[in-house]
Amino acid sequence: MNKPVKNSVRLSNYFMPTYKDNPKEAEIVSHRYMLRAGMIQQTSAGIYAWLPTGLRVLNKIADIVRAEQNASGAHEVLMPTIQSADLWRQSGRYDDYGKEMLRITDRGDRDMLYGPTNEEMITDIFKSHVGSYKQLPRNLYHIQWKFRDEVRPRFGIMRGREFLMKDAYSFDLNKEDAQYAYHKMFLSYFRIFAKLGVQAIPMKADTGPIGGDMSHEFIVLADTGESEVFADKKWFKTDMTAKGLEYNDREGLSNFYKEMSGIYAATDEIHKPEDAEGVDLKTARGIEVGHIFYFGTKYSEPLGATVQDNEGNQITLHMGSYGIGVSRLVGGIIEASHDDNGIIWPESVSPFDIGLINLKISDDSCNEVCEKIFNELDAAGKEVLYDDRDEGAGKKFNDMDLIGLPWQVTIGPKGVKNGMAELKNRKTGEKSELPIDSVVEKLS
Ligand code: P5A
Repeated sequence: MNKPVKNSVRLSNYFMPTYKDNPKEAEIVSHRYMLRAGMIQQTSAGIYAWLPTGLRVLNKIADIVRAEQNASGAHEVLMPTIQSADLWRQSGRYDDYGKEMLRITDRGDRDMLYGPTNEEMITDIFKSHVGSYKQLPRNLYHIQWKFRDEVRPRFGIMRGREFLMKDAYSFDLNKEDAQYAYHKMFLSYFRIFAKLGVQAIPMKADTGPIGGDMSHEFIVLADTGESEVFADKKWFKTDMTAKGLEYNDREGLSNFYKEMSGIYAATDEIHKPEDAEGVDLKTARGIEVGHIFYFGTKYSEPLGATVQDNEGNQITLHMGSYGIGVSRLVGGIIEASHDDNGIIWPESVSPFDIGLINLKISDDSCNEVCEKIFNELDAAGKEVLYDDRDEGAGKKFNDMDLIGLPWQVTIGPKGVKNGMAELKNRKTGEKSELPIDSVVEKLS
């Protein structure tokens, strides 16, 4: 019997159906690789099941988003996917949303819907518990599935109908405080994307059906992006995480925001060549992975969300909302990081840390060495995918490159005889030989 492990899996009893050939329905590289690596499966147009490897990545992204939102002072809640139409009638968006909203009738003939976003619901929840300025500011977020009945769902989970979003909502007494809330999210987003191993550039944006007068889209550059973007090359030389800047430093955050807003970046909808005169401009394509809004009293007003200020006046809350496309990011990261052989995961979101390849499972000495390395790396807290399948070396190497783990360790009969293993770095392609005894130490 094999020893039980904590964070790792044996491929021989895992569920990761891989494919050599590109599926014809997939137009872009992330969609192709996600299907070929057995990460997702389409169940209806624009609706996907997440298979174990895909889910591991999705959960890692969600955890990074969660940790940094918590650090910024936001608090996690969980609202339902199904909402009543009533609040949407009050805000006026029930009709505005049109066919993108999936409308459902329950057995009592009540109008329900699968939420495309949660501004109305969170405003209603918040107002039922908060009546005084002393209970402000607050920022509440959740990570929950959304549904938008897109006319043309495409590119796999990049433009799905059902997708996972992190959506945060801020509540403040006035515009100045709300701007501070916006600045906090602005910094939090830079830090989130940096931790995810991608660079996302904020661009002034249209506010669409969410509304409001201040808004930024966060865009990851990738050749297959849906929109054309124009960005000052300074973006690629700037550290945007503002190391050392604390979320309670209101003035520091405001200055940081001003500094970043001063560096040119715009999507084609908004770009004007005359605004970018003298700028060393890079033209590229981009994927929108986040979108933040300040919309003042757009929802608090119709929904009657007010608090009393220190003089006893009823004040309508100032709000913003802040979205990140958690499931879209899985594809976005692949678009930004891959080669002809497959995905190249940034370490922070890789489904496993290390792939361990056993070249000959009929060889007792190979098995023994692999088992030992597997168990010790797992015990050291590493997540290992151990390829102990009865397959040829070619398939094992191809699959390992395809799923894109940062490190590959290969054990074969010849190496075992000489006490040597092969280590490969997926990103650089660099290979090195090292003593079998030092593999665990080197990788933990
Ligand atoms: C902000 C949070 C909102 O919905 N309300 C709550 C605001 N903004 S948004 O721009 O419409 O969406 C936020 C992010 O969700 C991702 N996204 C999608 N991902 C996959 N498939 C889709 N069809 C889809 N639509 C939106 C994007 O990353 C977007 O920035």
